[in-house]
Amino acid sequence: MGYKVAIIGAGFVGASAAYAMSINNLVSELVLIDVNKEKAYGEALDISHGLSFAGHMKVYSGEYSDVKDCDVIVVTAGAARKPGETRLDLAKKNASIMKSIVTEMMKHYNRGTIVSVSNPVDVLAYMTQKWSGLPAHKVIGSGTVLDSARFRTHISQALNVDIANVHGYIIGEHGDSQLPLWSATHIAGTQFDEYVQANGLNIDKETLFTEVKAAGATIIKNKGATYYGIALSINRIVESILKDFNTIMPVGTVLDGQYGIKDVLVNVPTVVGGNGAEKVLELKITDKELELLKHSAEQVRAVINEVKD
Ligand code: 6V0
Repeated sequence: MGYKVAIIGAGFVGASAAYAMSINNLVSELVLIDVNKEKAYGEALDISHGLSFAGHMKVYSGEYSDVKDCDVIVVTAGAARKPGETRLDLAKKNASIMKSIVTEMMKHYNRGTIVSVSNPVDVLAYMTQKWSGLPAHKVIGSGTVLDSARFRTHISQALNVDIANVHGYIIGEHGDSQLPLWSATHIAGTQFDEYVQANGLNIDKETLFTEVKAAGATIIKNKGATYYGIALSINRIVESILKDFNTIMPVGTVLDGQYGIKDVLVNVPTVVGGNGAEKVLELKITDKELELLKHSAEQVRAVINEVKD
C-alpha cells in the first residue's frame, strides 16, 4: 500500500503542487477535487500524461468522498484578491468558502493530516482546526515555509554560497508582520553575522529582508500569480509527513502557550513528521524577536476575530 493524497483546489497552486508530487513520484494515489470539475479533470489528465517519465501512480479528479483514507489532504481552494478588494474582504470571502469545504471534507475524513495553504493561510488554518474539531497537530498551515525558502534563496545569492549551506527562518505571520530569525540564521554552522564579518562581506540585512517580504507581491506584479515556490514547499511538507522525516519547518499550528502565545495560529520552527506537527520548537530567540513574534501573532488574532462566526 502506498500513500494517498488529496488536493482540494486545482488552480495554479493545487495543480502545480500535484505536478511537483508526480515528478517526485511521492504518492501512489493523488486525487484533485475542485468545485470546477472540468478544471480538476483536465489537470489530472494532463499530469497523468507525464507518468511514463515520472513513474507509475494514480492521478485522477474526484469527489469529497475520495478524502477517505488519505494520508494528507492539502487545501488550496479559494478566491484571489480582486482589484479594490481589501485583505479583510478576501479573508471573509475565503473563510466562508473554507467553512463549506471543511464541512464537506469532514463528512468523509477518517485519518490524515490537513495542510492548509489558501490565504490568508494563518487565519484559514486556525479556522480549519476549529471547524474540523481535529487536534492541533493534525492541521498545519504552510505558513512561512515559502517565505523561509525565499529567504534562503536571497541569502544564498547575496553570499554566493550553495543554498544547501544556508539555514534560516522567517517566522510569524505569512504576511506583513513576519520577521526574520537572524539569531538562528547560519551558513555552514556559522552564525550569519560572524560568517559575513569573517568573509569581509557587506550585506544590508534590512534590504535583503524587505526584498524577501515583498517577493510574493513582486511575482504577482510581474506574472499574475505565484505557484512554483509554494508548490515545492507543499511537496516538502507532504513528504515530511508521509515519510515521517521530522523535518524542522516554520509551519503554523494553533499554539498553546509556546513563546507565551495561546489560542492563535502563528508560524514557528516545528518538527513535521508522521503525526503532522510533532513538536513546536521553543528556540532561544532574542527579546526583540520575541516581541515582534508576539506582535505578529496579535495581527493574526485580530483578523481571526473579524472573520470568525
Ligand atoms: P486559483 O488559480 O484561482 O485556484 C483556486 C481554485 O480553487 C480554483 O480552481 C477554484 O475553482 C477552486 N475553488 C474555489 N472555491 C472552491 C470550493 N468551494 N471547493 C473547491 N474548490 C474551490 O488560485 P491559486 O491556485 O493561485 O491560489 C489558491 C490559494 O493559494 C489562494 O488563496 C492564494 O492566495 C493561496 N496561496 C498561498 C500561498 C502560501 O504561501 N500560503 C502562496 C501562493 C498562493
